[in-house]
Amino acid sequence: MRNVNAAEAAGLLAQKDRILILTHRNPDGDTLGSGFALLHALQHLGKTARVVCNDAIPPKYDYMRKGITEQVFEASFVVAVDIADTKLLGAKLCEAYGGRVDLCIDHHLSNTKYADALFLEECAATCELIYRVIQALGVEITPEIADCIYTGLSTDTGCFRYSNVTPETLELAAEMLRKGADFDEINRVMFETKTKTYLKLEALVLDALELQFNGCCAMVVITQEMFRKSGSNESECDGIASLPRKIEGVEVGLTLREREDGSYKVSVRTYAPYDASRICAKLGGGGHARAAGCEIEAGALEAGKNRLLDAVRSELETP
Ligand SMILES: [Mn+2]
Repeated sequence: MRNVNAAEAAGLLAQKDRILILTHRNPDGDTLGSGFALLHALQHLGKTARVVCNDAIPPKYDYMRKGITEQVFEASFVVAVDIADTKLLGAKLCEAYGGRVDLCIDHHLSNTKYADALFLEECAATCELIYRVIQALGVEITPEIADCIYTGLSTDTGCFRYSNVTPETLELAAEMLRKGADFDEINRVMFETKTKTYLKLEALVLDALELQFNGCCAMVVITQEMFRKSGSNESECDGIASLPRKIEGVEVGLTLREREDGSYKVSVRTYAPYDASRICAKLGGGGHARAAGCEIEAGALEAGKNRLLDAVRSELETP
């Protein structure tokens, strides 16, 4: 593994063709915005390229494909965007490409350095780094690219409300507005619109919410049965991890989502000075200071919950 900067990452891409862009499982606005922004830029340069994801891409992101040519090919260069660990590729993609990622562009300090070349910097969204790579490639920012980059910036910052926002994030968002990003429509789709099935799920989840440590920690468990009852699914749950932390007095919010195989995806959200990545590291996960994740194996919910709550307790005691 070697570290590269934006110009070196662009140099690698410029030399290659048949470029496969990997996004993470349960795709969000940043991994998809990064992937499709880069895809637009590479196709603009006349290259054969494609974005792939282990899971179905929710239809609300369809606008990112505007002007994209669907291309099928044998990959000769593999790029991962916004992916800290090959496990996050999902089973199928991890098996196919986990051992052969040529370039990774990512903003997670917990990155496991699995790629040959790594462009890593801590910032609000991987899209900030993608913008710099596209600039280094000499491709003009079209309204379509601006839409993709704006999406990553806004979704990874809760619409510019979280502590990860920097002056650079806001300056880049402003630049994307100048380049024609359809920001009000993107904000409506990403932050205002909830499906009826999601709202039903949210009601079930809130009903089962547990408070711990004198109300400093709130935990919700989302089961497959709740998905069945509400008609909702994982792809609608982007915003749900921020739900427990909205309660007054809560410093640490925990969201446990049961997968079809019975394992749980754990999302941890904190307020300063509590460190979500330190909590998750104790369960083999990682992420950022205010937002991190880890896993609980199938059949180990109670033991996993206890380990998680132990990790939260020690973080609350000695932040
Ligand atoms: Mn991200």
